[in-house]
Parts: sequence; C-alpha cells; structure tokens
Amino acid sequence: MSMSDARNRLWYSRPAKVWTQALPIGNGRLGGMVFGSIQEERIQLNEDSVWYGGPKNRDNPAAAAHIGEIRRLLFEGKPQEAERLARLAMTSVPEHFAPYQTLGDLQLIFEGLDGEIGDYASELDLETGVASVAFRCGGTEYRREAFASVPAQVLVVRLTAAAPGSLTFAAALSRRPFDGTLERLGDDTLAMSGQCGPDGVVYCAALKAVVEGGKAETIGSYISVERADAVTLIIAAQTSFRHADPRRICLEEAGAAACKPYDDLLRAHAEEHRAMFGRVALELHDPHAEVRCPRPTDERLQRVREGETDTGLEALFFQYGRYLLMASSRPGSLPANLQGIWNDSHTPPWEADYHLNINLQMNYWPAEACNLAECHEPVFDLLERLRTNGRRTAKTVYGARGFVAHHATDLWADTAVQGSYIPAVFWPMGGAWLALHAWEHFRYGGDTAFLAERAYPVMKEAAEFFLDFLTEDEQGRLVTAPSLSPENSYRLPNGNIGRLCVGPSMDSQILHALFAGCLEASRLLGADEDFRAELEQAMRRLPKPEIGRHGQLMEWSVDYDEPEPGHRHISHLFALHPGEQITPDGTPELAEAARATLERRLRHGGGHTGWSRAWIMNFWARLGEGGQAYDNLLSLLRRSVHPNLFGDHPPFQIDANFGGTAAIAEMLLQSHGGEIRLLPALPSAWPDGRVTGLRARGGYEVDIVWQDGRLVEARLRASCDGICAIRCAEPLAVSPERESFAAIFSAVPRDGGQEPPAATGGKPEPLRFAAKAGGSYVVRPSGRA
Ligand code: FUC
Repeated sequence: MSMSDARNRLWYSRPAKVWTQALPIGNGRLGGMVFGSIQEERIQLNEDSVWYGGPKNRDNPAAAAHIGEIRRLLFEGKPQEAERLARLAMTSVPEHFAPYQTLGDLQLIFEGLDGEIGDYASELDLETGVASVAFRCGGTEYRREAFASVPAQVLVVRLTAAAPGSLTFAAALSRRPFDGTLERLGDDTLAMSGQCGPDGVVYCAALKAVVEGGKAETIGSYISVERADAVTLIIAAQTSFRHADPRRICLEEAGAAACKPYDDLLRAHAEEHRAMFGRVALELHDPHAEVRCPRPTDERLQRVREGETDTGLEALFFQYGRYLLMASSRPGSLPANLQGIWNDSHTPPWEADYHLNINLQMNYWPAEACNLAECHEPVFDLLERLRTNGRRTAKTVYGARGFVAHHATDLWADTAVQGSYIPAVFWPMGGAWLALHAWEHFRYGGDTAFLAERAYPVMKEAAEFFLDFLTEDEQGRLVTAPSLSPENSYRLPNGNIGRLCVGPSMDSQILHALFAGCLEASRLLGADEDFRAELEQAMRRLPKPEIGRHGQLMEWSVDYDEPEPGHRHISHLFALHPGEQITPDGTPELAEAARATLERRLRHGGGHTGWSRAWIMNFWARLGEGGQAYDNLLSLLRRSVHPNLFGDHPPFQIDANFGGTAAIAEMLLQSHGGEIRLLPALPSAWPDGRVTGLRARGGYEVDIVWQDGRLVEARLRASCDGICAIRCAEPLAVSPERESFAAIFSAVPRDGGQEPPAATGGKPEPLRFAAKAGGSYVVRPSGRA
C-alpha cells in the first residue's frame, strides 16, 4: 500500500478509555469502534438496520377531525388550548418509535501481553480507511489493523507479531443484554443470532478466524487461538431488514472474505476508499504547524482548547467529516443517523434516529460540495419510503394529498408524529426539507434522468401536500397551521408561552425553496404546466421574511417576545442557509437582519450544541464573514468535539462533524444563486492554502490556490455544458487549460460589456463564460491573467 499523508491521520499514544476516544471505521452499513486496548481489545460493532421493533401505522385516526379546531384555536391566539388538543388528537398511537441499537462487541482477550509496553500508537488513516494499533511488548512488535470493507461487506481485523507464534488469545462476539443464540461452527467460526423485539429485525453476526501458524478451536463462547504467527478475523453481520435469511447471507459473506488473502482484502478496500477520499485535498499553510510529525490528536485538541490555533487540525477536522460520511452512508446503506452508524447503546439519546428538523439534513450538507455525491443516495432511498408512508399520514392526519413527514423518522421510514414533546413533534415540514436534498443532488451533478425519475416526483408530491394543507391567514397569505418553529417557544403579550403557531418563518422559507425548485424542475422537464401555474400562485402568497423590533428576522409571523433568545435552533435563517432566498447582494436588508439575528442568538449563549455552532459557521460563511465563521470553528473545536474528534451535542452527535465540514467548504467556495464564488469567506487565519476537488452547482469540480489572502488561480472542470458565472473579491479572467482537450469556450460578456468585466460599486461583476462538458478552465485575477 502506498504511503499516505501524515496530515490525514488521527493518532494517539494511549488506548481509548471511553467510547468517545475509540476510532470509528465503517462501510456505510457496518461500523466498528476500535479501542486499541492491549490485553483486552474491544471493537464495538454496528449494523445499520439493527433497530428495535417493527414497522407500525401509528397515525392518530382522531387527527383529521380535529385539525380545523386546532387551527381555529391558534388563529384565536390560544396556543395552549391548541396544544392540549393536538397532544390528544395528533400524538401517535403508540407515541414513540423504537431506537437504533448496538450490534454488540468483538472482544479479544490476549495472553502474554502483560510485560512492559513500549512505542504504543493507535491511528486512523483517513486516506486508506484503516485503523491500526502498534506496540512493543517483551521485545516483540505487535500490530493490529482494522477496516470496514465496501467490496467485501465485512469488517476485517488483522493481528500480527514480529516473532512467530506470539499470538494467543480468545475471541468472542457479545451483546448485553442478549437473549439470542450463539453457535460454534467448526473450529474457527462463531455466529450470534437474535431478534430486536418480538416484531423487530432478526440479526446475525458471524466471526471467523483465519489462522496462520498455531491453531484455532471453538470452546464455549470463544474461538481460541494459540501460538499463531498472524490471524485475520472476519466479522460479517446482516439482518432481516434486507434478507429473508440473514444468517445464511452473513455466513456466506464471512466465508467468502475468509477465502481471500489478507493483502487482497486490504488492497481492494484501500483502493476503493482512496478513490473517493482522495477527490478532495485541503492544505491550510501554517508556518508554525508541525506537519511531519504532529503531536497526538488529543494533545493537539487540548492545546486548541487552551487557546492555541492549529490549522492542520482544522484541515484534519474537515477531512474527518468527509471520512465519517463515507463510513456511515454508502449506496445501499441506510442514511447516517444522529450518531452516523456508531452506537454502543440499546437506548441511545433521541433513539439515534433520523431527526428531520435539522440534523439529518445537516449530515448531508457536505455530500455534494465535498465530492461525495454517492454518499447522498441513502437519503433518496429513504425519501422513497417516506413518500409511501407519508401519503397515508397526509391522508389520515390532515386529510390532504401528497406526502408528509414530521420531525423524526426511523428504520421503517415512519412518518407519523413522533412522541409528544410539543416544541418539536407537530411539525409537518420534515419531508419537504428532505426532498430539497434530491434537488441539490441534481443541481450539483446535472443528471436529468435522476431529476425526472427521483427528484422531481418526490418534490412534487411534497409540494402537493402543502397545496392542500396551507391555509389563509387574516392578511390573505398562505400559512402552515398547526406548525411550530423547531424547537423554540414564544411569549404572548399575556405572558403565556406557546409552541404551536400559525405560519412560522422557517416553514414559508422551506416552501419557497421547494416551490421554486419544483417550478424550475418542471420547466426543465417540460412537465406539468397546470401544476406549475397552481404552484406559482401559491408561491406568491407565501409570507415573505420580515424584520422585527430587534432588527432581527422574525421567527414567527408575529414579532413575539422570545423566552430563550439564545435558542440552539436558528430555523428562521433557513433562507440564508441552506436556502438562498436571502443573500448579501440580492437582499441586503434581509441579510443585515440575518446578521442581527445571529448576533442576538450568540449574545444570549447560542451555539451551545455542536450542530448549532456548525450551522452558525455556515450562516457566517454565507454572509461573507470569514473571521466570524473561523471564530465559530474555534469554538466548535474547543467546546463541542470529543478526543476522537466526534462532534458533541453533548452527548455525542455526529451532525456537528458534517455541518462543520460543510461550513469549511462554504468558506472556500459557494455556488448558490446562480454564481460560483471563490474564497467568499476566507479568514485571515488561513492566508495561504490550496483546496482541490470541491464541487459547485452547475456541474463543476473546482481547485483553488490562494496566497496572502488573495486568489492566485482556480481551475474548473465542467461536467455539463452551461454558462459559468464566477466571481471573487477581484475581477477575473478565464482561459482554457492548455492541456484541456475541450478548447471550445467563449467569453459571454454580460449586457454586451467588455471582458474582463469592470468593477461596479467596489464589487466586481461576475465573469461569465460558456463552459463545455469535459472542458477545464483556469480562472485568475484579471490583473495577473
Ligand atoms: C434536534 C435538537 C436537539 C437534538 C435533537 C436530536 O431537534 O433540538 O438539540 O439535536 O435534534
């Protein structure tokens, strides 16, 4: 295997004591947390479909009959009465769905490792996707490697020692509590099977040992290995979510992998992994950085917590987000849940579910921009299933067409109201927001077949629900009701606190984006003229973003007092990010109000959860405020990251990793509103650097080099024909890349103007040119072209 860059490694000089120090591996479907312990190693295991309980129709049949009354109470300014009725009539039966659970542990108990330990290092190589542990004991060097293979669909653990016959250990699969069956199959295999509740999935995990030298036998619940030279352990796992006979598939997968030499398994895995991971590189030059031999990652993090900066760690955090998405979301797997795929509990926080009121969406913010578009696919699969269930929920709960999903969903794509926590659950926007992800996938990649077959149908059906559900307010606007502003509350003039409301700003903003997307998509596809007319009309009647008495964007349709002005959700800035209804250039007053909103939230302690901090970074990046985005990155690293760089809510929640990675990309490259912006929010802390392989909407891959805070050059590789509008802080000029085979390009001056475009009002106009699919273009500041 070729060497990888030390900059893309996490490493530690001690084994993990707690789970949030262990190192994650994953292939989207299978996950492992490697502790790196010497005498008793633990690799905690996950399979993405190990959820407790089966699919249920939980929609409350009383709902549709009461929606009118709940609405009336809200319009009359009686949210508490509305909430009482919603709680009775809309809460699902049963109230909750069940959690995602741990699969169990691989346990390895070693003999003969009680001597003095030297040269210990555990590491996670993001480029190869291999976690390893190396140490010396009694004069012998030991090494363990672990990875989750996409090609082989198994976890692989390799144990070696420099002296022959040095490996004696017992290996077991365990799950606590466990009421399934454990089988010994021959000398080298164990199988652990069970069921996650009476109507839940049946699972099977298999462990197979391939021993070189020495011998293996199964005794009790263990595989015993004696005096081996090297051992490859294969762990396979499957559930009845995908296969009628998970045990058979699992044993087949373990058997097939065990037939392959370890080097072949490793090569196939690392090649597949590198090909994706290597699409993007980020260098943030720092003259003070220790590039060659940096300190252990936890020590670097500690120094940052104590006030230092470490641009290498910032770049590592960026790449780690990409690594984690590759490890927890691949074609055919389920989407990354609140913990990605890594969970050691039977009762994890928030069921480790798919929260649709920010968290799942945030998980996928880096997917397109950070060149991992295929990792987005599980979301589109989930959307298909949400559509099916959500049609029933739309009809039963709201008497409406289309499909609806609320604030959270599970393995079974449950669309019912989830739980009874009033500030969150009665929110009908989850499906609509998620459907926009399919639209984004098209905007980045330009795949019209995907648009026609997958994106547009789900967007259209999400929109159809709202054409029925929206109701007219006193001003004749079309508003959502009942709904809420996730998960915030407001104070009425009489002092009462409300959560349920009419027309929260976020809802109108999501609908603005959804309707606009549907209109554009249907035009591109030449479909549904009548529907388009209906949508256009509805869109005009949606409430517009409004400015309140603190100069802030209003979160509700009334400028209510806020009991918690530093609330972690900043839902009413959806229009700034990930939406694009508000931009500093297009809507300067609203952008100012967005800034005031952020400042107000932050003054009152906002950003206290990891994901909230990550969203704040994205907002500042969209406002072109690199310094603010960077300060919030520092806060994220200082307060909301575990020693293994997992994001912290607290507790551990992975969205901060993905949101943080997306924000760093957003600081370097933006492509919303029909323009590509180079270095739109570059902080002074990153004066020199280079990024390669980021993606921009319209079908571009973009490399950027900058020095002293100024663009040196950018290279664009186009995968679609189109007019490229691109800008940065100074005027730009373009030339086709010399080695490019597609030399056909022409500058398209705006309004018949000259090329390169002149600066207007201090801000340069974007450069426009016709890009051809397959063409490469070099863009430089025009003074230096
Ligand atoms: C959101 C947040 C919580 C938490 C939960 C999983 O709704 O309000 O902070 O992140 O999801």
